Amino acid sequence: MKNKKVIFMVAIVLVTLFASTGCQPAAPTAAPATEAPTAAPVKELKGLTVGFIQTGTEGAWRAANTADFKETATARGINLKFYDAQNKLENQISAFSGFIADKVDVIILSPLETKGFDAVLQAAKDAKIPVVLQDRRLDTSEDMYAFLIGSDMVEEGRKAGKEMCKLLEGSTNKNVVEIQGNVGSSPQIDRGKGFREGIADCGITITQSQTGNWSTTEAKAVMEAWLKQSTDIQGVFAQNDEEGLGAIQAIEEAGLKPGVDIKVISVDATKGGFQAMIDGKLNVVVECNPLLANQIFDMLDKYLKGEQVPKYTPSQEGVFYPDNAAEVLPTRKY
Ligand code: GZL
Repeated sequence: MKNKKVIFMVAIVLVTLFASTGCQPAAPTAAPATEAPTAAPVKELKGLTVGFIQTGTEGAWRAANTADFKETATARGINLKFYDAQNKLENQISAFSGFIADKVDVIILSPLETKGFDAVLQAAKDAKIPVVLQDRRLDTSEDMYAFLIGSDMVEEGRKAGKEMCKLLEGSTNKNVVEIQGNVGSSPQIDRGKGFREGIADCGITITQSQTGNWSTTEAKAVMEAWLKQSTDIQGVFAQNDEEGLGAIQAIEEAGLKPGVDIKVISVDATKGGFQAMIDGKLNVVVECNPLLANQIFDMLDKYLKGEQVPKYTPSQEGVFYPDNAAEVLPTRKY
């Protein structure tokens, strides 16, 4: 009897104690109603599935860009589903639809051309799959993609134009030919625009302009045809190193000295470009940085956590010359 009384008194004390402190004994089966519902876990990069749509394998720059994304994705635990479009726009479009159907977490694209992606961008938006642009831009509204990191290619063209002005200063004739990248791509459009801005005040005339599709072989054929028409050419602006090397081959086979009789400027700053400068055949290389993966994944991490990120971040890059090319070449990663 006495024990029952004691237990009753203890129970009274406990109930009074809990009631006064507002501290309800946690119901063993569920969290107390007062706690806020936990937010859905943010997608950490580790284990993230990224659909990566590459242009193709057109040259050293692209190879370095691809390797950088594959190696960095592995190092950061990202499941990178890599697609090589073999430089065909229709392949990029179908890969885009495929990744949406696969319900990847994110799509990263280097667009072959600035137009043609509206339908798949809308489909990705409807499916709530963020799209990230790397390297090249698209002609589309900013709400159709998360962010872009890549070179300011108009500025790359301006740099090349200003360097060509310096190279041809004092030359009687200032006829320059331009070998462009794949037509409709942002590097082709923007480097061409910037080059024309860069030469605007120095008396240079662009006498020929044609695509070499980023290819040494195609660029060589284009330059050969031009040289057959006229050797009154003082400069070549090649929109990438591979095209510059093709022009150099054509100039040599025409019995002229590239870098001397005809000045040559190209863009990318790959090892091939540096070697051509060391050989005295290429006069200037404007750098275009392909090593974008960590920068892209860092920004993607912030974006997925709901942080504000800039819509466009230009790559940091410089201009290189023959005088220290031999010293710099060993330090180049691509
Ligand atoms: C530039 C990149 C271009 C390179 C070419 O950012 O898109 O594509 O300059 C490559 O070498 O083919």
